[in-house]
Amino acid sequence: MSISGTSFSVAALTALEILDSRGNPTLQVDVTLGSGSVGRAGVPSGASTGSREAVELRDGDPERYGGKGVLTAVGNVNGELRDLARSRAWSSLADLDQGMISADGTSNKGRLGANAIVGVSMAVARALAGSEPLFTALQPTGVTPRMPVPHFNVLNGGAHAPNSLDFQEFMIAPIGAPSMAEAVRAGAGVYAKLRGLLQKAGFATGLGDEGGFAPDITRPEDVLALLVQAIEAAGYPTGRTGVAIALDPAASEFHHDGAYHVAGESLTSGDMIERYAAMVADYPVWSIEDGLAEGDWDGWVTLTERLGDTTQIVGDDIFVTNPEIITEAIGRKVGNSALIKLNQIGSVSETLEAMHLCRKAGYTQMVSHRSGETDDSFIADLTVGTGCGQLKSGAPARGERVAKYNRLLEIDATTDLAYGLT
Ligand code: 2PG
Ligand code: MG
Repeated sequence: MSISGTSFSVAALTALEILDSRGNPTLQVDVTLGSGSVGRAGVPSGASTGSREAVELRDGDPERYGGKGVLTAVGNVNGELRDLARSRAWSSLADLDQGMISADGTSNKGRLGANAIVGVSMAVARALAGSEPLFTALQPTGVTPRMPVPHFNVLNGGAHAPNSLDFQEFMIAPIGAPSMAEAVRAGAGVYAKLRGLLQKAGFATGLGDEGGFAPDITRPEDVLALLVQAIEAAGYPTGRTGVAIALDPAASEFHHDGAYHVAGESLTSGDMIERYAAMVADYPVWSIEDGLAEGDWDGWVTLTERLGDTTQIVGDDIFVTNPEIITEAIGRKVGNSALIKLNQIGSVSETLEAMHLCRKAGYTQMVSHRSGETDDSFIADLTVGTGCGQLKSGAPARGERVAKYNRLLEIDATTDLAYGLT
């Protein structure tokens, strides 16, 4: 059943404090609808967060998990949100989401916690899907579901790894693969070749938070050269007809004192844009996410003018999946694509609204995991159902990352949906 089609009631709602992939507490939420249908959700958590993200409520008690406990958010689900959810029938998931937002009463879900609210919203979406696949329940009217190009984050830096690399994510994207299954095989193949190349060059092959290697390489261009070697060694053409590269420098993290600090150099916004222009010219980079800091809107306009015709310019920390901010960005021609994270905005229906706005404006969308994850594969279904054509879920390694790719394989095996970018 669609999340927007039918009214429902909530019979039971509970949350539990569990661990995420970094060993930090997060919420698991379970719901039973009046119909008897059940749903469960695991709530993700970021490390490089945008300042305007919805608020992740943490206990702040230094005696428990260094202040990162989520018992307050769990208590909010088991108390106020449960009472609210059971208080009346709901006409759609959006109706319940709006009810939770009103009950919270803040503009950023800071009182009850976005981690509590998004957990309830995701669990209810699953329960509403019932025995149907989740992606069909999430499918907006008029949208054709699609198998997305997976973006495998094979080399980690920034806030996700203890190395000297300033850029956070180097992803490989098998855009030219003939099918979902072949795309996953390409990701695993390039990842394996990259491990060999790093070992041969004497680098450690320990992993960062998203399962990518975290070698002590400093210059981003050196990583790009290695990735090209790994793609070729795995037997694929580089670029959009084979395996392309996508970057998430997460530039807010290395922007301070009015400059971008990359590999020991101090760069202006203009310098940074020219650096990207050179990378796009020299390497098969097809997409750049958060190339500039979240506050550098003028720089973003220039970056989009300079590279937007040839390159996907994705806003993550700057847009935070927020329909209002995305509307402003579209008006000012900031970027041409949005990263989509459920917990940045804090409910399923607002996430779908953000994606709807992007579709209307011709902005592409890439659905994303967080660096702290659980084995919940919700985002795989969200990506397929919305037909947006792109998902990033880390390396083709580590259980919480491959849970999403494996779910894509499962959907692919049971449908005949088209694969690739929109
Ligand atoms: C990002 C994300 C996910 P985090 O910046 O895109 O890769 O990282 O969850 O730490 O914000
Ligand atoms: Mg990002």
